[in-house]
Amino acid sequence: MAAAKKKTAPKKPARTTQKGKTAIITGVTGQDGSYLAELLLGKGYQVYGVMRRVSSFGSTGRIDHLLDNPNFHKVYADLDDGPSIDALVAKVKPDEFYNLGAMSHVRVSFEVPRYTIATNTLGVLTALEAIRQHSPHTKFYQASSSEMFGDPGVPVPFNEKTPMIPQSPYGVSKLASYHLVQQYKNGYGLFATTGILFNHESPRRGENFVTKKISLAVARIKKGLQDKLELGNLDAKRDWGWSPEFVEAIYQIMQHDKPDTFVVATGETHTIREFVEEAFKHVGLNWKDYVTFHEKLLRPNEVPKLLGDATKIRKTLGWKPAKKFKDIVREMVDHDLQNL
Ligand code: NAP
Ligand code: F7E
Repeated sequence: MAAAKKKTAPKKPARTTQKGKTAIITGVTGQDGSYLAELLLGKGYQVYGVMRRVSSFGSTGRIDHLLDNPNFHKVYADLDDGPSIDALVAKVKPDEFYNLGAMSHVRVSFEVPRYTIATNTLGVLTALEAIRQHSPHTKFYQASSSEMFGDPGVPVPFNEKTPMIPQSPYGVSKLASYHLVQQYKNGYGLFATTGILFNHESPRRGENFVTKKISLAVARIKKGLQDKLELGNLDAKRDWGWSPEFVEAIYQIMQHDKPDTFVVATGETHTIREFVEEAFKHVGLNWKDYVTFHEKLLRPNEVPKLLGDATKIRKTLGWKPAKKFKDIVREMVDHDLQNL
């Protein structure tokens, strides 16, 4: 008699999903942090979004749609409160730590220089030390800025090798943290990486940055809710990109096979005046009828012209921007017209 067929245990179903990576994002309530959280959640990450306790309504406006996502974990911590960052890193031991939190307003940094250095420089040191002590496998990304350049005597375009001579407490704070990143990479072998991002905008841009101030004012003027728009220096030139695209660059920098530094920019520069003109033209108005000048909006020091050379990231990681200047202006104005 043929031997009874041996019963075999049913095959386990093949795993269809990999265990998600974990990431901490500081600055998750900000423009870039909110887009980055969406990007990482879309890739299956467990995201720990660092938030500060604030008394006002609306500080989570950019991430309210993520708060119920089971993979999004809201955590209270503060770059100015070392123990909270230290404890968070020790507990989560994340695969990746994106440090986007900062006092990010250049003009305000002249009014609160010490606070700016505390958050933007000592905060970075706190995060790097926490990783070194508790979780040395964690990859670290630092949000560096084109404001680390800025000396009018240095010719544009700026790349990774351009001398950095910042013109504001904000620029100084970012340059100091840039050097800390190099120190922790070279001295301790951490995967500490950074992107030198030129200005990047979106409908989620903070309302006291010039692009959002303009798009919001144009929408309000068009709807009869405002008469005038007060601005400062219209001659400054900026290399404006699109935040969701720049956040994709941040992610790619973190996935590179070694920690490195990359300029992220569009390679085009425009004056503030051109932005204003395009925004008003888009709704059929002449900017000269509405824009007034106020010297309170000038800075003690200005970076007159920013233009980036993103050749390295294009050649190494294949990243390049798609959104053009006029589309950025128009999308921001259209968004504000629809959402007032
Ligand atoms: P943002 O919209 O101003 O967001 C800044 C974020 O940092 C907010 O979530 C803010 O929290 C948080 N934050 C401030 N102080 C903090 C502290 N002490 N501890 C923890 N979090 C703190 O800035 P962004 O435009 O998204 O820029 C993201 C990062 O890139 C910043 O580091 C900025 O300096 C840098 N960067 C930006 C640009 C640009 O053009 N956007 C270019 C180059 C570099 P609250 O919501 O509670 O205020
Ligand atoms: O100013 C001029 C102002 O404040 C742009 C941050 O994300 O990018 C940003 O810094 C220009 C300056 O951005 C007003 O003088 C004229 O020349 O929008 P902003 P920013 O200073 O370039 C860098 C890369 C960062 O890293 C920063 O975090 O616009 N300007 N009139 C004005 N600026 C403002 N804010 N308000 C005015 O009324």
